[in-house]
Amino acid sequence: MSESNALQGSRAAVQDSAFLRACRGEAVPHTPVWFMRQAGRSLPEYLKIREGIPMLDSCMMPELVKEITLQPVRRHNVDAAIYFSDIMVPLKAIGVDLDIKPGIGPVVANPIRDRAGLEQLRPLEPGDVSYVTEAIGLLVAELGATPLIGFAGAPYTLASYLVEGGPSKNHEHTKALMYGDPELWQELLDRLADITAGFLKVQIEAGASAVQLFDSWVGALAPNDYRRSVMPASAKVFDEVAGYGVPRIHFGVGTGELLGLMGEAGADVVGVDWRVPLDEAARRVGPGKALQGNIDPTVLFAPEAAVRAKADEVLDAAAASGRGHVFNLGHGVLPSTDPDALTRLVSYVHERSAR
Ligand code: 1CP
Repeated sequence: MSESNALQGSRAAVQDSAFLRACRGEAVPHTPVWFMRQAGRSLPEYLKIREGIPMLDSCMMPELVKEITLQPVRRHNVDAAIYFSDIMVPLKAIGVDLDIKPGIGPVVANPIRDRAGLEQLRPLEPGDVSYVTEAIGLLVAELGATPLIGFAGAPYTLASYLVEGGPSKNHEHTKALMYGDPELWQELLDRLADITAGFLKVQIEAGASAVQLFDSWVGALAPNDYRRSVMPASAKVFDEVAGYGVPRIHFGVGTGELLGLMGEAGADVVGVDWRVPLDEAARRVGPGKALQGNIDPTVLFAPEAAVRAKADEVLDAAAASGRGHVFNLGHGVLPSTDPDALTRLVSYVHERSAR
């Protein structure tokens, strides 16, 4: 086979993969599994390869990104890879002064709290993140039939870091801006929606075959506030990438009361944390959408029998939901998780769900 035929062959195999079939709500040979934060974090080979390289620098090194993205695929036999990066990368790429500090997370030098602060946010051009295009090209060539998930931070979650200046428990400055200056807030979220959509487009055009929008902290909002002040920006992101036909996954934590609206914002797959069983989630999410989740990440610290019992519960609830199901945790892998517990869980879900 010529190289282009080989590439075309793997593209067809990717489209027929259990992961993409589940996202589209089609029949699957087994329930596909991947883990949020599967790359990085708990793997010793990750810690070794990252030694001495700051997080944001590592995201700009295509060969390194390729290797880190592939590590969990090789080790765990997961059904999809997630591109190794961070939600802050596109903001760094347009020149926002920020860093990702070990043990803390993203820290922003000049938090955005007034109109002048908005000037830090210009649109993202593909050339700003050419290392992403390069890394995804390398990855797609090596992944063969395994799909690659691209991702970005949703406008609310990005705004929470930009307005607070770093990780925050209560989001007090963010909410003060949202309630106190709706006009400035809308402009902030609108600019972030454009940057996020631009970042997802770069990833899809480079070869990502699904995308996940991480609105990790949106569960801090009541439904009315979400609908009025956040949903239009997230919907804009989904709308901007709808034309590519790749599944769009929408995920947040503590979003039991928001699941319907998060589906309505334009997702094809709604990610659910561990607080809502998937059959109940299906009732809350509109029809025709697949579900992703939702084992509690801390369950992996319990003995194997307990992990299996929880996996059974999730698989049974998913079967009862009648929707496409992508098995995942309800949030990211915790850094001190035993990697072997993850490998065992993948193989258990594959065996139990084989049809
Ligand atoms: O040096 C390090 O290893 C720092 C730890 C780390 C890693 C491995 C950070 C800092 N980011 C990442 C990579 C990362 N971030 C990925 C890689 C791909 C994968 O999932 O395997 C992804 C998808 C993210 C996305 C991300 N970053 C989110 C959304 C996902 C989620 O878990 O909710 C969020 C909220 C961030 C911000 C962030 N970056 C890093 C940290 C520690 C945090 C969270 C800080 C906080 O509590 O607010």
